[in-house]
Amino acid sequence: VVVEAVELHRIAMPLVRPFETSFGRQTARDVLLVRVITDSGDGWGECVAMADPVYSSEYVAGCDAVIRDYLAPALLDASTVRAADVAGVFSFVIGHRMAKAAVEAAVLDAQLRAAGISFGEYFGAVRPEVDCGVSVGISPDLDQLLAEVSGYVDEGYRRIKLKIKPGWDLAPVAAVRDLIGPDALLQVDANTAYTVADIDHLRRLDEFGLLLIEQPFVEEDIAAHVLLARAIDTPVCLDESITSTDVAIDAIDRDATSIVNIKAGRVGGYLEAIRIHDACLDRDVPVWCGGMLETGIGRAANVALAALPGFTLPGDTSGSNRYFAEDITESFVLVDGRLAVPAGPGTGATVRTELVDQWKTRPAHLIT
Ligand code: OSB
Ligand code: MG
Repeated sequence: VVVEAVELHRIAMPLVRPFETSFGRQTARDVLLVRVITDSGDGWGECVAMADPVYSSEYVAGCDAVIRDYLAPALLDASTVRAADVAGVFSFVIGHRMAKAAVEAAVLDAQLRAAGISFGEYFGAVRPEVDCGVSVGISPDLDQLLAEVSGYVDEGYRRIKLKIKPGWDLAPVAAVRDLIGPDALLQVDANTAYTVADIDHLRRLDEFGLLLIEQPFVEEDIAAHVLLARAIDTPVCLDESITSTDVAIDAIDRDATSIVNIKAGRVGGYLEAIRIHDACLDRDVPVWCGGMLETGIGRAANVALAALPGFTLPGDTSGSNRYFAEDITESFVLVDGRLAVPAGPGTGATVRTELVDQWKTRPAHLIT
């Protein structure tokens, strides 16, 4: 396609309940959306960066700036691009993977809409729907946690993930295990809140039969995760650390991770996410699709990704109502603990532009 303009929208969407992790508490999703206007139609992409640089170094205002000042001009300079060319066009910019991923997704959406092909078909989806899990934030107390988890179990979620941090780990895990029973899938995510000094403490999680422990230590410290993996029976799964296919292969080779959380935004785009999936499949390493509180735009693409064969564990692909009272696309609704892979061209999701306009926190930027 030939990109004629790039439009950047920044909107705020209230969350149905605050979402607390070891890195902070959010009450609204501050989202950056990218619309590419091309000679063969429009495409939309969602940037997964958070409002503040507390999950990764990227954040919404930084992504906004790097797209406006570097990525969009580079794309407009390229005469004609396919999504597969976008990473090359952007390679002069170091890092900024979430910003790059959002623009690549928008180009892919435009390209596939024009061709009448869905993300699922293009990615190589092997199933019409995907198993869904839910990521449960840190609660003010155990009673509120159990009430929230019960609600999700009633809605049909096939796996529960608890956010943990020092001081909020063994007790909530024990209480939830007791509530959901020994066979229900349960895992935890520390978002880098621990250090190697906590290895003996983390070993106590082994008695709860967890599917995995996600990212206990800082992003750069692969060696610490190797030490933990040797010390505990619970499988270690990396999230923040996995920034590319090469990093994923290295972490697997070093036995730092035996399961991988794949997030397209964190690795620079859906095409790189597919390469990580392929590398993991080759090595018999199970993967699952992570989430970043996406709107329907990113969710549609995530669900398509999660339909690839190596995604054998339920992902953080929850229904729209777990996050928002109203989504900016049609809602994703769980049926029997699953979400359907959208079948329409591109992401298959239709952006409700009147809501994008209504929820904007600043005027749209148009880059031509
Ligand atoms: O670590 O997986 C994470 C949300 C924001 C940033 C990081 C993470 C998360 C989640 C929520 O766990 C997943 C979701 O439901 O989208
Ligand atoms: Mg995580």
